[in-house]
Amino acid sequence: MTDNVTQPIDRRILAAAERAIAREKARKAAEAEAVSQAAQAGDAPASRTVKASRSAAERREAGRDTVYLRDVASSEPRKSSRFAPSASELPSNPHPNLPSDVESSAHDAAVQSADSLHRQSKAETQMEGAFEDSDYEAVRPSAQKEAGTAGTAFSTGAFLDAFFSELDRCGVRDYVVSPGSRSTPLAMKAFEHFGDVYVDIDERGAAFFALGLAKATGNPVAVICTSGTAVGNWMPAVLEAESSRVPLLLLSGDRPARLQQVGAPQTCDQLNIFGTHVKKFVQMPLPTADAPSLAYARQMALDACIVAHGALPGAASCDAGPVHLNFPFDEPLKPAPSTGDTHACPLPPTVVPGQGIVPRDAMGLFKVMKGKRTIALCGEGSCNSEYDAHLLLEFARKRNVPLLADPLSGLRCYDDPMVIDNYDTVFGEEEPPIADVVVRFGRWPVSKRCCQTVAAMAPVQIVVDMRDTRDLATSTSLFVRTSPAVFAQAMCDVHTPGTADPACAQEWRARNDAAAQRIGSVVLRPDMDGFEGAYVEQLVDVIPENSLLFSANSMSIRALDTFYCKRDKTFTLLCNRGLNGIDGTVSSALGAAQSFDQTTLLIGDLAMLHDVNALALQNELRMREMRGDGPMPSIVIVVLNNNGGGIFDMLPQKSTEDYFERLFLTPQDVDFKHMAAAFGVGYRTASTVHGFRRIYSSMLGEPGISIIDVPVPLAGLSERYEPYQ
Ligand SMILES: Cc1ncc(C[n+]2csc(CCOP(=O)(O)OP(=O)(O)O)c2C)c(N)n1
Ligand SMILES: [Mg+2]
Repeated sequence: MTDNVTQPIDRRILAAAERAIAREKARKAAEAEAVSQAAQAGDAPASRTVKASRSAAERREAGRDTVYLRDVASSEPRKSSRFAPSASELPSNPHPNLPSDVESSAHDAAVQSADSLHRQSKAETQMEGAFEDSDYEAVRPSAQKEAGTAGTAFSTGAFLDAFFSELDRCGVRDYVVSPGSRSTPLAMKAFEHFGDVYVDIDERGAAFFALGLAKATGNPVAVICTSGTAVGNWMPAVLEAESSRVPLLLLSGDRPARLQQVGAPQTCDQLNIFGTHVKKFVQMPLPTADAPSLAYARQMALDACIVAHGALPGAASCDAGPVHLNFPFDEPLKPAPSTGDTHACPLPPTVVPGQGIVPRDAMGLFKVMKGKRTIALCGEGSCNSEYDAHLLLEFARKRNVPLLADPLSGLRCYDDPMVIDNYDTVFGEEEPPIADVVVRFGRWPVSKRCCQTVAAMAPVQIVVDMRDTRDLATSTSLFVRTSPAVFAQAMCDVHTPGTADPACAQEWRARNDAAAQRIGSVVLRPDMDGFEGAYVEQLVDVIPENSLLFSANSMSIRALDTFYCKRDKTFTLLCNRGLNGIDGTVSSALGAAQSFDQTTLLIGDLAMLHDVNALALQNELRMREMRGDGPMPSIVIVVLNNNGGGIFDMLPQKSTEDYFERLFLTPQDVDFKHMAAAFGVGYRTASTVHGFRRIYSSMLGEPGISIIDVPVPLAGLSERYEPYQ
């Protein structure tokens, strides 16, 4: 790793670390002040008088700065409690009647004899069978309950205090909780430590919501749910997070080992349930409160964050992914509140660096493209920041390499001649420009035609990626394991004059400009009110600067690929492109929306129906605002409603035969107006492009969710796209 390559990133880390240390010092000073005031006033102990010292907004702000650089000054966790006990509830000795190595009566019984183990296990199984995942605790014999509660509740509480305070130090600020009983300790501790958790009753949607949150912030986000099918419902979002490299922490509740495989309710084998789709799985032990166990809980939280993040904070797409931690819990499930002392064990500084390029290798790479017809394919993940984008643009200008910019590359926010936004259209021309060398950044572009044409040209391919080649045709000539920004800077810094063949860049620029003229004229067509392309062109024109545009898969992202032309206008465009799913889109968009004042979701009717219960999150957002957990963002959902799967009109399955509508188009004839009313969200229809522009503009800034229903014909989609391709 060379200094010149990593220096700006290091500066960012250090600046963030310095801010974190300063904040922590200020917090400690405030805490000390509160303690001395409380002592003077003869008040209760400090751990209970000092309330959560930061507001939700402050916590979010703090999260942005967090780095995996351990700050010794912050080795004590925040003391905050939503359900703090009274002084009498907190004995100084947590196990007054038990030797220190004994945790609960249930465990006592378990080690006494095989016979008693069998009896107890059977009794518990029967009880749990009778009361499912609900109010089991209330029906336990009171003597047993009394004996077991103090020890286990204390152990569970202390163990999770260590775990969650470590997550806090690692910068995990967002928690998405789905209700359930076995996950009670996790949910209550997340709430106690962080307060402003999100609650989503649908685990499938909750995981997608978390995915959206993590996509927007680049920080790991935790999801919490109970055992059984609840965990299974995380799978689609886990797959997407794996493919899109999004840092998710999956924290599931489970029953202890003795209740596995014996018919206990809501119990299945959750070990490695996500198989190879998570970067790491940890089966956590039953909580105990001895020092080594607390250190272990901390270490697992730290390791989970490092593995899930896989890269520097804010660089989510480099090497991030989902991590699953399965927590078995014994009764009683309600954990003891934090005493404020979580036995923080100092751990060494941890920095996860990106990989650089040594100057000799950079020189060799540059020689491959020098004087050659070279282009760069820039897919999703090419830029994680404006800083990255500027490095790529500098590389393009300095070395004469046109950047073929996918809508998700982040490069279409720059009206720069080297940004080639209409490459899909150009590749559709009779003789597209050839390339000798192709540099590939990020995911393959949305444009299938681009991928096919590049493959047919059989160029030298330089693949730049932090993890793998993503090469489906063994055509990678050189694999450079680094981020696009580091690569771009290395190519700029090579001490050799010269560029790639300038004729190639010139040809791409000219052809791109000609295509832009054609595409820009879409709104002037007489039949534009029936063409989704015209609505999308207008949407991009009027969308507010610095807002979020979340796109669904299918025709929504394709329409953006064609009709979102580059301009000097900064807004974020996200899409769950990992597996092209039409599921979980509304949830993901709502999750990502939490980081923006204004969000627009562009979505097809079937994708909307797939995740319709996410509209219930309108109430959750309202509730959060009322609790002071954060203002309600404005979210406008634009439904391109062609009453079916319009994309199939573009595919070889297309037919006039009966099977086509029955198996592929699948019109559902749903009235979105009634659907919106059922969830209490705003609704308008726009059947002309001018009307759409007006209605959309009027909905901007409206708190909560509003829907614009845009009816467009299902048939003839490919014919409508024809003039632009
Ligand atoms: C979870 C999931 N199920 C099925 C598919 C296959 N699929 C791809 S696009 C599509 C139709 C989408 O229709 P709509 O959301 O209305 O978008 P349109 O093509 O009409 O723009 C289907 C079923 C998928 N990608 N993901
Ligand atoms: Mg549709």
